[in-house]
Amino acid sequence: MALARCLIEKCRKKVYRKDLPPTSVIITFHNEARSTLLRTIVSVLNRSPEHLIKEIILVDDFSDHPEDGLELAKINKVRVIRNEKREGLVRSRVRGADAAIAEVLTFLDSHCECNEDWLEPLLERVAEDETRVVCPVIDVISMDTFQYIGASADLRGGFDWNLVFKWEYLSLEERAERHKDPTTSIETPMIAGGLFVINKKYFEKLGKYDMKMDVWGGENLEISFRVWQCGGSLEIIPCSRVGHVFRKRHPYTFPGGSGNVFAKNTRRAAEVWMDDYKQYYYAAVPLAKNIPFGNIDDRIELRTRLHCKPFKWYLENVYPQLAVPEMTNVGTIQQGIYCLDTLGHLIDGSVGVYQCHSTGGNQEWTITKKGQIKHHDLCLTLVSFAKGSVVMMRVCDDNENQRWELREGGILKHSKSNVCLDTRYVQEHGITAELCNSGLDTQYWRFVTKHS
Ligand code: UD2
Ligand code: MN
Repeated sequence: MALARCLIEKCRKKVYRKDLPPTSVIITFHNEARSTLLRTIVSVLNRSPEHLIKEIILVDDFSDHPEDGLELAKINKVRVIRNEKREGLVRSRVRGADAAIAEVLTFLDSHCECNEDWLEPLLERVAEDETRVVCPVIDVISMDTFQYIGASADLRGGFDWNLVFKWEYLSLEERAERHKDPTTSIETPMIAGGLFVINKKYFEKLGKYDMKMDVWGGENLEISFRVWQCGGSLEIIPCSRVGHVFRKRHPYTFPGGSGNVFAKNTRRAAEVWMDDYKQYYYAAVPLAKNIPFGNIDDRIELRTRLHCKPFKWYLENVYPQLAVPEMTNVGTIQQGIYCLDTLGHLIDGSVGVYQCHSTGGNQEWTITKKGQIKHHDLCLTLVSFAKGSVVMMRVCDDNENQRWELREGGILKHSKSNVCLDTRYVQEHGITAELCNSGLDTQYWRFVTKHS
């Protein structure tokens, strides 16, 4: 709390350049409540220096009541453009951007409240360097009471491999560092999507948005990858605050179904920008693989034309906090209709086979680069006895008795000795390791990965 107050005081003391460029504010909406729409517009006009607001462009995305927009067009500086059919927020925003006359674009959702001094800190960062794309701290307007509630300024935007946006706390070290000057900008791997300022020419040069994305979702992921990978940066500016009504569900229809549209848009972003790393998305959200995503040639061409960096660069330099799953393969190890199965046994237990059920669980195995055959933190371990070789699940370590090789002919051979995983004694002892013989059915395995 002390820090929050200190931040407010420091922000109040800031002096911004006199020659800031004016902006066109672009607000798209579909069936927004009149009250929240009005609140957004009024706060823009009341809380910004007059000369910095060139215009407010409202893009009515084919709302049921065209009068809502028309009423608002009576307000000074407000222009309304109405779509002939529902276009979704991406194509609507681009329509607004194309119509804008100012040098800088400011995008807002249709249910916001701009706070005092929200605009100058944003415009200054972009005026200094047009490759910066900047966002305010997004405060919360209560969905139930419409009260304005301050949010933490110690957050950045990120995602997991499911590619869903999430807020993330800055690390302790980063927060300690920020105590020196809490007003400095925060680089963010991903933007929430709705509230940002960008130079208009830069927006155009970077390829605006992917016009084949529908309704809602995924466009924030796409523009975030694109800005970073193509030479720009994304920042959150702690001295700029805008409230937003976060809602639990979409208050509008979702032609195509929300899950499908979200997966389609996200796939388009992943396919264009993520290189081979997209496999981790598909591993996290297997159903996405079945959703058609249309043609992406023009976006690939854009990426080539702008000489954008590989996703590996983005991960290493922009989002090192996102752990890359070990370069491994996850799947089932099959012998005919049977699958290698823990049978629910735990540490020091044997493993067996059970009819494949393709729901993962006890039949899910990872073969790591090192050659471990792994289930959670347990690895198939060769335990030698005088009479023969027993195989048990033990906690994975770096020992050689946990290394196996999937060889041609389908045998799973222990890397240092000539024994192979075998089912001949499975009834009595579970899987054992026997002298390798690639002609034997009891030693013939197929590794079926999730990606195959
Ligand atoms: C967040 C973003 C939102 C957008 C979205 C991902 C914030 C605060 N909000 O979700 O801007 O990036 O993630 O796509 O960062 N709209 C249309 N046509 C449509 C659907 C929506 O014009 O077909 C408008 C809608 O009225 C609103 C804006 O697009 O003004 C964003 O939609 P939202 O508020 O439902 O998205 P939100 O805040 O859940
Ligand atoms: Mn919103």
